[in-house]
Amino acid sequence: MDFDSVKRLSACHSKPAGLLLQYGTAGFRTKAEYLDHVMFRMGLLAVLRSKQRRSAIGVMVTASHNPEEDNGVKLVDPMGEMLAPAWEEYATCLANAEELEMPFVLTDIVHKESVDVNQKAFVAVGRDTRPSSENLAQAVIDGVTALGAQCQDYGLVTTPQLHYIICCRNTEGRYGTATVEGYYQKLSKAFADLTKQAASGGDSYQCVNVDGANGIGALKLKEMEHYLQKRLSVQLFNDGTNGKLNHLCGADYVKVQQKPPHGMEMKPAERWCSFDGDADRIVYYFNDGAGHFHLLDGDKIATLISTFLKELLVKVDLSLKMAVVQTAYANGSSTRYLEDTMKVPVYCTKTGVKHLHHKAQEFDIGVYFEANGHGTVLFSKTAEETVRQMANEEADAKKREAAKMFANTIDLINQTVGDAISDMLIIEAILLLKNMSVQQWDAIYTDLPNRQLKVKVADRRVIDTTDAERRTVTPPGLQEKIDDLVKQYKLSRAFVRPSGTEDVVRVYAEADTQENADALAQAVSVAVYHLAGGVGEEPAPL
Ligand code: 16G
Ligand code: MG
Repeated sequence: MDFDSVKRLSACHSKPAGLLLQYGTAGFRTKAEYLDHVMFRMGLLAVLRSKQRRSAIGVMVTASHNPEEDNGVKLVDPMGEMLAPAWEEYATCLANAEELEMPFVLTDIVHKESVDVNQKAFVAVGRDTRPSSENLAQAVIDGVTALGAQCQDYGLVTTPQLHYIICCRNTEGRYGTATVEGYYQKLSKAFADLTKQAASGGDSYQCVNVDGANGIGALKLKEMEHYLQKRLSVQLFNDGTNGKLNHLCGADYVKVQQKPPHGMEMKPAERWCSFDGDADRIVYYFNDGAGHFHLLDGDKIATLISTFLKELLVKVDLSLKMAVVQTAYANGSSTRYLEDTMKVPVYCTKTGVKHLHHKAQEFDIGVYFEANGHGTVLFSKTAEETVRQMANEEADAKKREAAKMFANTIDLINQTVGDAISDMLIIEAILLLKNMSVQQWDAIYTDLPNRQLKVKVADRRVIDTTDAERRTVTPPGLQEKIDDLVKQYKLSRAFVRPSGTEDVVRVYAEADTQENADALAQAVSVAVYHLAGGVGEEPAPL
C-alpha cells in the first residue's frame, strides 16, 4: 500500500500538536474544529477494516445529541453493527499519531489484523445536518481515496439509514436495497401491510406530532411522508427551518429535563415524540388533562414492543426464546413489570449500544432499549425463517394471519441499530393494532421517581465499576457508603459511573417519591465528591 501518498495527503489534514482524543462509547466526539485530521484518518482506517472483512464499511459524520458546534464520527461494521472493540483501539492510536508515526501505525494494524492490502475496499460515507459536517465528510472521502479505495458519498442521511445501507450492501440486498429510497420503500411497505391488519383496516386517522430536533431526522421524515401515503399523519416541529440543532429540543433534552421541547403547545391527549440529532433515539410524551407531563422513554417503548411480540408468539404458537436487555438506567418499575408480570427474562449490560446489541443477539427475539430511547429488536435467523415460512404455508388461517403480522413487524424494524423513524412506525402500528391510546400505554406501569446528577472530579477513571455498572469497586469505601444511603429510603436504588462521553461522573438514584430520589441522588453525589476527588464546590441540595 502506498503510505507515501498517504503522508503527502495527510499534510492537508494535519493534526493540531498535542491533541489527544479517544474513540468513546459511540466514536470520536468533540468541537468540530479539532476533527479534520480524525476524519481523514478514519477514512484510512475504514479502508483497512473493509479490506480485512472483505465488506463495505460505513463512516458516519455526526455528534448525535451534542450541541451544533460539536461533531464526531462513528464507523459502521459489515452487518450494520458498531465497530469491533479491538478496532476502536486502533482508531484511537491512529487519531493520536503524530504525522511521522502514521505509516508505522497503519503498518502495525495491517500486520496485527492480517489485512490483505491487495483486497478491494469499499467505504460508504454519510453525514448529519451540522454546518461542519460537509467539510468533515470530505476529509473522510480524502482519506478513503488516499488509499485508492472506492468511496460512495451518501450525503445527508440519518445514522440508522447508513447502518441499514451497509447491511444491505453486505448481504447482497437480502436485507433490502442499499439506498435511502430502498429504506423508505421497505419500511413504508411493512408499515402499510402491518396497519392493514388492524381491525379498522388501518384507515382510522392516526396523528403523531414529531419534534425533529432541527436535525437530519426531520429532513428524512419529510422525505418519507410521500411513501407513507397518508397511512400516518405526521405533524413535524423543529424541522430545521428556524431553530438550532438540539437546542432546547430533541430526545435528550426531553428525557433529561423531563419536559417538552421549548415553545411547544401540547394539547391534552396529543401524542408527541422527539428524535435526537442523528435520529437513532426516540422518546414519546403527552400532557394529561391536568397539564402534567408524562414521558414514555426507552423502558416504556421496550415494554410496549415486548408485550406485542409476546402476544404474537402465543398466537403463532412458537417456542422462541425472547428476552429484554436493559442497562442500569432502566427504571426499576419497568424491570419488575417485565420480569414479574410479563414473565420475560431481563438482562442488564453496561451502557452503550454495542453492549446491549451484543447481548440481544443471544436470543431468538432480543428486545433492547436504553432508557434514553435508543433501541431495537433483533431476530435470530431461525426465528425469521420460521415466521416467514408460517406466513406463507401455515394451514390454520388465524395462525397464518398472526405469522404475517409477525413477518411485517420484522420488516418494519431496523435490526442494525436503534432507529427513531423505524421505532416510531412500529410504536404507531402497535398502538393502532392494539387499539391503545398513549395514556393506556403509559398506564402499563408507573415509573419510580428518579434523578440523574453529574459530579465533576479531577480524574473520573478513579471510579471502577462491576456488575454492569451497578456497583463500584474503587475508590475504596464508596460502594459501602452508597449501600448505607440506599438503605435509608424505600424502593430505592442508586449507582454511579464515569461517563463515556463527558468528563463527569454520573449519579443515578430512584426511590418511592421524587423528594426521596432527589435527596438520595444528592447524598450519593456528596459521597462521590468526597471519596473520588471532587473539584469545585460540594454538590448542594437540589
Ligand atoms: C452514547 C451511546 C449511548 C449511551 C451514551 C451514554 C451509542 C450509539 N451511543 O451516546 O448508547 O447511552 O453514550 O453516555 O452507543 P455517557 O457514557 O456519557 O453516560
Ligand atoms: Mg444519536
